[in-house]
Amino acid sequence: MLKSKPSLSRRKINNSGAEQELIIVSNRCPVSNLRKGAESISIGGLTSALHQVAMEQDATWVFVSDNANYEYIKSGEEVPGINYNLVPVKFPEKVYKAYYNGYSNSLIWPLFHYFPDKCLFSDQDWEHYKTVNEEIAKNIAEIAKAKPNAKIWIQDYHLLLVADYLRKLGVGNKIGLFLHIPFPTYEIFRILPQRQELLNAMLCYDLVGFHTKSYVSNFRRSVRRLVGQSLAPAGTYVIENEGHSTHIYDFPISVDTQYILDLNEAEATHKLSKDLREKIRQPYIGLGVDRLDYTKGIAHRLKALDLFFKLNPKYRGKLTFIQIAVPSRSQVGEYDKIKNEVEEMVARINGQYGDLSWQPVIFINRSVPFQKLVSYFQIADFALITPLRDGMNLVAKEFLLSKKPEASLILSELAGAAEALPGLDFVNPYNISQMAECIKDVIENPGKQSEVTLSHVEGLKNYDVHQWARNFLSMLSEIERSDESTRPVRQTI
Ligand code: GDG
Repeated sequence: MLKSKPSLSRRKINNSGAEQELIIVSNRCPVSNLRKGAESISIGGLTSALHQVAMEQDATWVFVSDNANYEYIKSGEEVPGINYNLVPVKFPEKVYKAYYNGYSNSLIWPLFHYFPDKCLFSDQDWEHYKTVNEEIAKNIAEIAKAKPNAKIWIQDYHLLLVADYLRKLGVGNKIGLFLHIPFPTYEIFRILPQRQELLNAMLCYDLVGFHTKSYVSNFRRSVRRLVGQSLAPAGTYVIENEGHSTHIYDFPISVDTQYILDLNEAEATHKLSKDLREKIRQPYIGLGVDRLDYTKGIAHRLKALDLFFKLNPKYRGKLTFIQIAVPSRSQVGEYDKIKNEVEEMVARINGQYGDLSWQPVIFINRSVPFQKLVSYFQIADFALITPLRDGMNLVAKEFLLSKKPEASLILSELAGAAEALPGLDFVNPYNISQMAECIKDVIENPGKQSEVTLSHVEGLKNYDVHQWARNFLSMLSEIERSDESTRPVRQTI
């Protein structure tokens, strides 16, 4: 989705008037749908925030190429709507798979989301993860040679080792890392065979950002236990290790608030939601929106719905639950399993309670355009956002911005968003009967969250994803200038 047509003539200056050099590094290409002569590029939620930052600065974006777009970018063809450099780094398929499907998504992802039983431990995957991180670092080092003042901003768990390699290559630029997933407790983290290497590498960054204070404190504890007892006492935000300081802070990610509010107001969105509403005859609508991932708790949520219909026969034929689940990481075995499990559960609930005039669960197993997603948010009486663990969860914030006033958000207490959004209806996603009760409660008490919603919407207006990116980058800049022991001031929700 092209969020707004970027202006190529925008001047690349920061608030102080100085041109800023930036190197953004991520696993994914920020743009998709690149075709010769195509009029628009496709940019997703978080990427669009970083894309805007890149547009405003003298930026280069380095990423691990999954082959899509590679030839196009390498051909030197101008990418419409982009005024920064794109640098894809390509790997043999075997290496890419071991790095992406293997170490990143079959070990770090499940472990950091508290699923040790889903972890695949493979020395070969680790070797390839290192190879990719090292190669990415070499590419960055080449670029940084000509840009010694550029800030380098690494995104997420795929590239945790990059700063370590960059330091070994003699790169002296300021380097930041933002982790989009939870940082687990020490007892979980210590399960990782390469825990020491990963932690030491993370201490090569100048700034490491997490979504929540809990993740910061989990990280500190792992540093104390694995690197040095005295290094990171509770409450410290700067870890001094072998002559290098690493600043660690929470930067709760936010959403593109104005963009969502505009869509929420748009005539075309209202038309979509009117059409949708007319198609569903039942008085109540519940909604779930997730990537199809075992961490999102979709199967547990469906169990709660099953129990709800069992315990409350008067709602049979009255409530339709729509689950949108975007296909994800289909080459990883666990994702196939969860897909089958969810499909079976949907069929079972529909078979058990549904009839010719009513389907209790509508399962949409594909991505829908963002505007349509907002129209789903608008028609729902409640959303069940109940991940078993989640770094933050952006859908929760998006729903609050576009739901009708009387609708409610049932939110997992194990999502990072729970720390950022107090006052909602929180559930333990493993507690099926509590979730079933909560569904009944929000249906029977419409409007119970209207006051708290207003305050969250105000919060999201003051602190959107652009502010999040500015906060991170300005702190990275301040580290360059300020006394290492002072904590720079920043704005949060
Ligand atoms: C990771 C962390 C953290 C979903 N369905 C459709 C669609 N979406 C969009 C949502 C939202 C995004 O995808 C999903 O973001 P989440 O935050 O919910 O989850 P992850 O993908 O797991 O993201 C997470 C995040 O990084 C940011 O740091 O919050 O904890 O796991 O924006 O709206 N978008 C469209 N169609 C869909 O069908 N267009």
